[in-house]
Amino acid sequence: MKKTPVIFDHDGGVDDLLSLMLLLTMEHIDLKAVCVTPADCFLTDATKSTLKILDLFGRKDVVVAQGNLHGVNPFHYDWRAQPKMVNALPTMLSCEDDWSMVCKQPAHEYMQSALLASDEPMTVLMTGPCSNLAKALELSPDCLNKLHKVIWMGGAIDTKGNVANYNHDGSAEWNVYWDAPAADSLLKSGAPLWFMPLDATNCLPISMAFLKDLSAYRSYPLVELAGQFWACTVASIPTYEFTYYLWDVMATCCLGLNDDVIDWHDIRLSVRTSEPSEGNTYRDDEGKLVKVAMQADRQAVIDYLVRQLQYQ
Ligand code: AGV
Ligand code: CA
Repeated sequence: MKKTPVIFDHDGGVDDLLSLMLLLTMEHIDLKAVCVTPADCFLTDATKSTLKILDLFGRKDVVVAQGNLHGVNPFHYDWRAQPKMVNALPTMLSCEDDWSMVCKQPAHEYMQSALLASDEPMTVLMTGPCSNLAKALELSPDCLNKLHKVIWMGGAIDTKGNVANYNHDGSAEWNVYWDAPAADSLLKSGAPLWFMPLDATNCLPISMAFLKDLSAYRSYPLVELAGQFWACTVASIPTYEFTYYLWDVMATCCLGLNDDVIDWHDIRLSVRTSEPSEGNTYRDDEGKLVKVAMQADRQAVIDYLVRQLQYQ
């Protein structure tokens, strides 16, 4: 079976780390590298979590690259501390973090050279801000020819955003808001973008009912571990917003789901880069034509996820 080559760029949130786990269960995916963006995390903790999850799957062949680009609007510090909790879980404590797997290049430079050197187009999955890919394309527009598909958890099109901050009208999703100029640049680059925005992810909140259903499969080690990861989010969400969603996990599921599970629309999109709507992704006749997930078959996503987590 020909595997799909993937570069995964995440930003260390609990669902980013779950996405890494999920990717590693997918037999048709050839995970080449993991880039860590210092957005919704502290870089060292999130890199440590990444190395430990790779160790859990016995994967020494995956390159890990740390990002050094910083967005405009920092994430809340209590959200950024989540990998600290994850790294304190027994399974994670028993895994090794082999720092020799971390390359010397910063993530955007690694991405740029890996894409240029690849003899086939690659899929880039992003579950944090898009700063690394945007910069790689700015430095080497030729990278565009090496992109098969760019799947990005980001944006809020016909629904409200999840940013609650001073000088903001609430219309943006955080991954776009962190570095809206990068999102603008990425859109304008003409990259083959497949957005997984809040419009689609809103159907999958992490509720206690969801966690309870999942617990029926806890004899599978990855189900137990995933449940522990999600439990780490319960107390850490401040009053701005109470619910954690299957945001990044849903974007990652796109790589394995049948085409009919997600309702993809062709939409012309642009990004606002100034307040009070900084990071707002909106329909614009002048914008770039991209694919946008507007809805999903909720149960089909959950079934797929639960099936993959039974991997051992
Ligand atoms: O906007 C969703 C993105 C996803 O990539 N992240 C979390 C996911 O990893 C930012 C975010 C929005 N609300 C949050 C977030 C919350 N309540 N806690 C932590 N992160
Ligand atoms: Ca994320």
